[in-house]
Amino acid sequence: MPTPNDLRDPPLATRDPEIARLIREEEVRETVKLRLIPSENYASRAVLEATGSVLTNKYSEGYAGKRYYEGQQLIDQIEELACSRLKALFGAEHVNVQPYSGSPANLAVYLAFCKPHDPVMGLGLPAGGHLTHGWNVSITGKYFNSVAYGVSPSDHRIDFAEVRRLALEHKPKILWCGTTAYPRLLDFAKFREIADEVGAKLCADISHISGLVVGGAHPSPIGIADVVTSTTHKTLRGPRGGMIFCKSEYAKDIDRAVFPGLQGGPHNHTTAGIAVAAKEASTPEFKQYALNIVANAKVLAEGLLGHGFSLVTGGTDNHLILIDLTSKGISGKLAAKALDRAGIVCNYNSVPFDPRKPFDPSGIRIGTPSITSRGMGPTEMKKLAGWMDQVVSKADDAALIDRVAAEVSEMCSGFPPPGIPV
Ligand code: DSN
Repeated sequence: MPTPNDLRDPPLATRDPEIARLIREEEVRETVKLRLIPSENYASRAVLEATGSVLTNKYSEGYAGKRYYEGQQLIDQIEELACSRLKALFGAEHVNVQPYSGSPANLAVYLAFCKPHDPVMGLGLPAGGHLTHGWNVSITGKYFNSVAYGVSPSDHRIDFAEVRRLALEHKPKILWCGTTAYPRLLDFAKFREIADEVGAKLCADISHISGLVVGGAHPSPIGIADVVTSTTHKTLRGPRGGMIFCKSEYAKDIDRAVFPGLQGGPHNHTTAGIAVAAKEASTPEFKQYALNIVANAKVLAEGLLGHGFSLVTGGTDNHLILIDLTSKGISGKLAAKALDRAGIVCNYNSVPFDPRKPFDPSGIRIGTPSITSRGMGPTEMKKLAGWMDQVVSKADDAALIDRVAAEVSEMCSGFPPPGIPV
């Protein structure tokens, strides 16, 4: 029998069956499909519990020990735990965990170091950068004089000669190094040399690779870059959020830029989830997880090459593979839609020097963080490469796509994802 409290405050399934059903269906979708979008992952049950807690009820403008609202006895402890765990995990002098996500974290960096119309530099979006590294449709490309560097036409790797030439010419206040669609390691030391030559602040955005960095599967920019930003929900497997690491000398500037410069109250439920994710990422299992992400990506890349796919830069060093489908005679959008019907979820993506438009580009972008979180390994990567080849080669063949979807679902049933009730 329901208690009176249940009647006043019913569970979601009773209060709002429509939303409850849609969440349940999303749980099923995330279970029966292979999720290859490289910026997505599965948060653990513990992270989801912290994120879905009463901490969402509390306002706490300010920082631990200096807030503008009372009642912070527990919130201060949670934020301090998140910060101390992250500083230990990344080896950083200072961290701010209040940015709502990656874009606000990056905006706070501009606010800390730039005035409107100052010159800034970042990797262009079509070459694998992020909107907030100064791309023209973003506020960061409109409010600052942004210059984009690119990748080399010959090998599609970052063109450091061009970075240096443009930096000497434009003297940026901020030099961004960070990517969203780049399958190779970032050489932070080379960026540092160029930043020093022109007096720029070097800002590394490691949103995609922060889990690889703490796991030792990618070099760390901490101690090299002045500021390091990241989301918390990609390879790091936390809730959706953002964070900014910096040297102590910039701590005040960064903190003031986040609050009161850019945001009001932090999302304390997210802060708690980030603290839990930081604890999880400090384990030996997580280190192994990070190494497995890269190992899986390399096996998948080899499998795809074996099936005649053309990979940007010829392969991968990280969690991500960018496929140029021109040689397969299908656009990225059509391929991504056919793959989705087959239970293989990715996003269409421009490739460097893409002659097609961004909404119907030549490539697709895939990655291994989510499927590695499920415990999949080399055997599954090889099967996946084969299925992808079948689907993009016959994207109109409904029977083939249904068969692949059934095989994908069957394989997925052996690898239940974290955080989702069976
Ligand atoms: N949306 C993220 C990605 O998919 O890479 C970047 O913000």
